[in-house]
Amino acid sequence: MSAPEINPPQLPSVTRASSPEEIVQLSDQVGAVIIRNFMTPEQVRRINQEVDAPLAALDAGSRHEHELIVEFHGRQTKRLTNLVTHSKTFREEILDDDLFHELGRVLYQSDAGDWWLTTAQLIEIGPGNKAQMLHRDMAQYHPYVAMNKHAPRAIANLMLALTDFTEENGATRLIPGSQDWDDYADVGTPEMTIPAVLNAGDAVLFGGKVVHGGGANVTAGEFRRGLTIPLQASILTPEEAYPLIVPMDVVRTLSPRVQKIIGFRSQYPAGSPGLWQHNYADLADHLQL
Ligand SMILES: O=C(O)CCC(=O)C(=O)O
Ligand SMILES: [Fe+2]
Repeated sequence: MSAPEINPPQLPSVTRASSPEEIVQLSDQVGAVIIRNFMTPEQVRRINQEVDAPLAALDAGSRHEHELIVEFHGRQTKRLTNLVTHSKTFREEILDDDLFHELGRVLYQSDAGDWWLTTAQLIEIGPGNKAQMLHRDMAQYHPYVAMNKHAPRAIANLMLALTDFTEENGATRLIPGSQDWDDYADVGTPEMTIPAVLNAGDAVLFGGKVVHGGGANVTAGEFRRGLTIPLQASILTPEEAYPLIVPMDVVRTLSPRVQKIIGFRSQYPAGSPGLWQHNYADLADHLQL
């Protein structure tokens, strides 16, 4: 007899007590792993409070010129970028979290050798928003798509829940195993996805090769708040140009490792004597950090 099917299938979950090696391995094998209680209730409360005002000032929907991206961003969805500037708790505690940095090390030490932050944005999916189109995050680094499952790691997403994520309010949906498909033009179907059901404070880590998308919010009045902080190889250009955005007086208050992942220090990918430098010396010298 075959093994009983787990219905509905669930993503594996770990706690902060697991080693970063174990967490990354599970994420790579299955496609995604839930890290329970990544943030404390107190951190969730403070971040929510710090983003309330900038979020209220933002309209739902996207102002992007391309219709496809407007659809991708979500018509009843708010995307608050530049969280590094907006939230002190986020930049001082989440971005400086030991496990977050350990995950970065384990994710990138064998390929690119060094990593930085793609973006730090809050994604609030509002009632009535339909499911986001299924996609692989690595697709924005186009040459990697042709290498499909054989591509080195370009990006991995850590999505943190600032509210509960339920199937009804738009929990991120993923297709476990899609990282191993041969044809990356194939993004599967919504029926193949399962939701990452999270409690506020939990996180889900999934690689850039995994097919996923934000879920539909079919509730009458619930807002799903997620905080996405993808980690990417620093040989690739991030989405947010932090050095042109984050004020220097904020940068000076940050730890060296946080300064580095937002581009205020130089990068040392495998095989390189240093990138993102000034006069062949670390940017930190030039900036007097
Ligand atoms: O909001 C979500 O759950 C997923 C968002 C996402 O995958 C993306 O914007 O790339
Ligand atoms: Fe995505």
